[in-house]
Amino acid sequence: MDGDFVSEDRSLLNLTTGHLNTGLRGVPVGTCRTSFVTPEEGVHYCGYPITELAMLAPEDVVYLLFHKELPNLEQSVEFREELQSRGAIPDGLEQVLATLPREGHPMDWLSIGIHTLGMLGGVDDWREDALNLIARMPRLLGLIFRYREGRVANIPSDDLTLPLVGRFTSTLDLKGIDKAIMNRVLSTYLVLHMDHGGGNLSTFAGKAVASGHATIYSSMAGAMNALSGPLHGRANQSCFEFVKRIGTSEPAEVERFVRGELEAKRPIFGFGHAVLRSEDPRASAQFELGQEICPDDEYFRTICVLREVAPMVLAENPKIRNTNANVDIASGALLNFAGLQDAEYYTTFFGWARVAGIGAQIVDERTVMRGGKGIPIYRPKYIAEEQTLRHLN
Ligand code: NMX
Ligand code: MLT
Repeated sequence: MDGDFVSEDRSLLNLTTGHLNTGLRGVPVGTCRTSFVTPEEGVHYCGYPITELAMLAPEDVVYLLFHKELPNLEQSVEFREELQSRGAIPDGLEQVLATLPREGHPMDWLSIGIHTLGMLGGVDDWREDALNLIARMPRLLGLIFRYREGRVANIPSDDLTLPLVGRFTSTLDLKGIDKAIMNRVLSTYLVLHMDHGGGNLSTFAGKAVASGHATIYSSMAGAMNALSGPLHGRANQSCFEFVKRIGTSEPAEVERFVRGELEAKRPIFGFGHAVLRSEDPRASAQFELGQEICPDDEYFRTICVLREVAPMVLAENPKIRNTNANVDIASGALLNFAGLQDAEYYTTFFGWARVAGIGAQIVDERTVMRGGKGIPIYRPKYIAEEQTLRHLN
């Protein structure tokens, strides 16, 4: 977008009453410097189509979101060292995690964990706090797994020299898995999920909280709460749970299952999108990875059949604007194959990734936009409904 676009006053939308109570669908509210989403080609980070970035290291993509350019080799090395220097978790986090209810959802643990990092180590500087949080996420996530699963003995110390993903897998320290596969699946997962334009629910929620000058940590905890809903980030958990319930990759059985879910008025998780109008390239990239690493895995075969069958069935309902697979269709099968078998944790990986995009967008909104003054406090207008003026007397 050129600089003149926002400086010139121009009409963007003819707003009508038809736009009310539609969840702001398609209503332009601001500009975004990290990514944009087109209905047919999906998300682009700082101009690059996501499929061209999928195989890059997460650290380099975080750099891109913050600097708007990919790093050269020297910048890449320096940025890894910077993250390393920011990565140490402040004392006190583990004591808090030890008190949390084990039956609580991991997304609630994540939100509390992020709040706790803020209470223990926040420095009240948008950029510093955003980068510190990104650098501390792998250890936080690993500790959430360890404490919630009750595996608190012999947790390896945090090896800050490892890449972000390696720090998580080394904290998790699962036996009998292929760590190279797990690292690869998680690295790709992180890159694909880091950002998705300015208006997805969790990013919007995080930026709204930050607009009142709450800290990055509070804003991010709010964003994680938004992400935890099954229509948003938690669709990845729900999708893998129903793939397990299908229990077969036989096409007729899969179709029967999809129809049964719709008859029971349950959504077909992993399909549909508010903006996209073709298959999400993030889903296509994960299918490609699956074809390479686990083509014969039964869950992977099931989602391959679902990818064909569900759009056909959903297309029978003209109300559904996008019947294609979205980002959440394939991640569960890949994470499961890599050895991460408890679907309840899947949305925490989404959250881990999104901290980068939301963090970069908050830094932009608070310190760059409007000539560095920042976006004012969010305050959209709601129109009174079923309220007439009345008085007590
Ligand atoms: N299964 C069943 N019904 C659907 C689906 C689906 N996959 N997708 C859309 N619909 C329904 C939707 O509920 C709405 O019904 P109603 O008019 O009765 O309220 C109607 O079709 C029109 O919806 P759309 O305008 O096509 O989609 P909308 O923008 O409202 O919602 C989603 C987008 C993503 C919330 C919706 O497609 C959905 O619920 N999908 C399943 C859950 C899912 O996979 N979510 C993850 C999205 C990605 N993410 O990470 O956030
Ligand atoms: C996302 O990645 O946040 C989802 O695809 C939802 C969205 O963009 O609205």
